Amino acid sequence: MSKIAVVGCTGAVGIELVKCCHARLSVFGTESPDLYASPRSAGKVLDTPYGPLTVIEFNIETLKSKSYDFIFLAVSGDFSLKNAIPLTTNVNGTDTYVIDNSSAYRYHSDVPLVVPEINFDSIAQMNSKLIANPNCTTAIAAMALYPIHQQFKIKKLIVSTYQAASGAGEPGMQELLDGCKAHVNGETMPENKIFSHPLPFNCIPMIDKLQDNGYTKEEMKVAWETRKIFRTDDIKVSATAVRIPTLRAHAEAITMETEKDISPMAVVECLKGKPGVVVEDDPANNVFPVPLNCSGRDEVSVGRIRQSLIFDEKGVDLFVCGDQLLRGAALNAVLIAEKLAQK
Ligand code: 11C
Repeated sequence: MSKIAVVGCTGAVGIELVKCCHARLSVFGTESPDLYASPRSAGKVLDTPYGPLTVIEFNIETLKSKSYDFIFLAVSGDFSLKNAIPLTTNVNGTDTYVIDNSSAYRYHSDVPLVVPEINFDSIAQMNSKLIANPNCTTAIAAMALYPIHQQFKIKKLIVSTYQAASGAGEPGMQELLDGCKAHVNGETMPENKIFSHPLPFNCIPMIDKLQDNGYTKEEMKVAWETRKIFRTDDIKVSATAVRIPTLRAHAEAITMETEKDISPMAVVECLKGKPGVVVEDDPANNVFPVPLNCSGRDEVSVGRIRQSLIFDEKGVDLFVCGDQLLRGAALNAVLIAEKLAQK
């Protein structure tokens, strides 16, 4: 039985966190998590798989008095910077695992950045109660790339992303839906407030803040986080991150150069049976990963696996797709807690 709190429970990730916990009653027990949010949402009753649950106003002292086993943070980076570390200790002297979905602590050398199928052991190695959950684009790609890296040693990655509106949370999804509905009804699309351009029928090659090197922070996250999760500085990564008008699954076209010889067949063999990954690769019959098929699904799908025309036998191209709110956020966080609970 685990005592769990979800902070930021009314957002798209918060809602999925509650669902993912409920899907693991045998691990965490049947007691419902406590749901926290800002004063604006406090008192609201959420319909959850546990039944109706009332949102509690976040107050750090309240949480520190409850000695939770796990606190999931689905909040802004600024909120995490202020609260994540204090939440790891309780008034009675016990510790709590805090799993933070923001980017606030991902690049701190003493905070593990974890995809549980890849580097769960870094939590014990770093002896940290605060655990950072990766960026969705990185986590989805990493599921497919890590087994390949272990066998063939990846040297270079060129990543082009096709990112869903859910990356901008519930307001992003709503802005996409409202724009599409207006267009279908022959009305003027509402003004875009979440995205820098209207998203319906468009694609926007700019996600997160522009960095001094001309790449966006989203693009740099793929480089920084892949290297930290794979525990290597030797992989060069160049990414282009693009928002497209899909709802909740991110897709990524990936070109890689490897140190060892690699082939599409060898990649299929390598990924066979790997937890959290499925190969869907029969392009002649239109079988390949697409965002609609990957939405609401735990596994990351990999397909369109081809021998590289640039790196020849030292490279492949592939297409990967995964649910942004699940592997890209809530599911990854809950799987970390599941493994900790099972220890
Ligand atoms: C997006 N990847 O699609 C972003 C959302 O670093 O956790 C997640 C941002 C992050 O807009």
